[in-house]
Amino acid sequence: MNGTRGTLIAFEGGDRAGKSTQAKQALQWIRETLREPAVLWHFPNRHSATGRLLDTYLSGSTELTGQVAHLLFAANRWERVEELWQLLDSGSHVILDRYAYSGVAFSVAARGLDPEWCLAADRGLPSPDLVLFLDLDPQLASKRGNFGEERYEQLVIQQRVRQFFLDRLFQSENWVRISAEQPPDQVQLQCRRAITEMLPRVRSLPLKLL
Ligand code: DGP
Ligand code: NA
Ligand code: NA
Repeated sequence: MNGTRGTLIAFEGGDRAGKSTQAKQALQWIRETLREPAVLWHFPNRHSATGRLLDTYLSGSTELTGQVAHLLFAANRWERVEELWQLLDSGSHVILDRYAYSGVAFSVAARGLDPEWCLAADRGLPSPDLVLFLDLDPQLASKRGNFGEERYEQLVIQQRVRQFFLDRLFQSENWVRISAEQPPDQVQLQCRRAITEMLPRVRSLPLKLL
């Protein structure tokens, strides 16, 4: 432990953009090459009580109103916030495979909810130091394995999600857009470059809040 805080790195994007694969490789790289502690979390966490309910919602076996689903996704993040702060304070990097940005993008795109109402449910969570937005044309994503299995994996929804990411979220300076159409090794290289650039810049600054 070197006395500095860990950083919060979020992977975002539509379904089948390769987030989980890239996040795992980034985790391994931080641990083995940078030799710093790091963990990887996936949201929604399907193993908690809220997550088990969300899992049945996503698979289509449970119906929820848009608002209830949205608040459950947010609760699924809030229930881990103390552990998240502890990890960051202890000097561990935390990589997130989806976060509150998916929360607002999907609830707006798929359920027609009001963006401001959606954002309010996540306000106060730690704000990522870096958001790696893996951008993939939904037409291409839909040709990747298993697309269409879950509730939101429909072309029109994914197109609206992508538009929301591009128009509404991809604005702040801590967002980096990486084309997920490239070969996976190339995507990983760009993720590492963005992390390398971010680390010395943010570590002496306190984390912001969403
Ligand atoms: P994943 O486990 O990453 O495949 O995500 C499952 C699906 O749930 C995916 O279509 C994106 C969507 N999703 C993830 N987080 C949220 C959220 O906070 N709110 C809503 N409405 N959808 C989400
Ligand atoms: Na999915
Ligand atoms: Na995923």
